[in-house]
Amino acid sequence: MLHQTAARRFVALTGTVAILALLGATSAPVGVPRAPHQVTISGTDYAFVGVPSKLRPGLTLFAFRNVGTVRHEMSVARIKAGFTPDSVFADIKAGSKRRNFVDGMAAIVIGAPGEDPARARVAFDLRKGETYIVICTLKDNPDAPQHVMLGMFASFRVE
Ligand SMILES: [Cu+2]
Repeated sequence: MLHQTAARRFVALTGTVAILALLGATSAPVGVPRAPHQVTISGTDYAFVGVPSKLRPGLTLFAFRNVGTVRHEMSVARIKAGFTPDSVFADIKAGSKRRNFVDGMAAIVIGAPGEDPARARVAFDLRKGETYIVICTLKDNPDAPQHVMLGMFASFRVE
């Protein structure tokens, strides 16, 4: 009789522990960063390839693979409310300063042709409901247009 009660208590206790363990496994622990999402974007002369139209919110590790023949930059920036990728591109063409349409800091990485993308990576915390642009502002010489004007302009939404 005594043994049965003790056994029942033990079962009840382990049951509670199991439920706690399950809760711990499904809810993200506070203060422990999750593994970032990973995206690899390629740069050609002169376009970005592999930019997803949509990405998930959170810390995202962008790797840049330069498959072109000149140096390229991958600059990821959040655009201000009220702007669209089309309006931003029109503003860039019109010579508008970046701070007029970009919100906060941009994440920038420069890749030499053929460089290992593992060496050209930048992490960026993406916010839900926002739109981001990917541009290259490098020039082949001081008088040449920025690569963004030659086609190195892309965008994605975070949902
Ligand atoms: Cu470029």
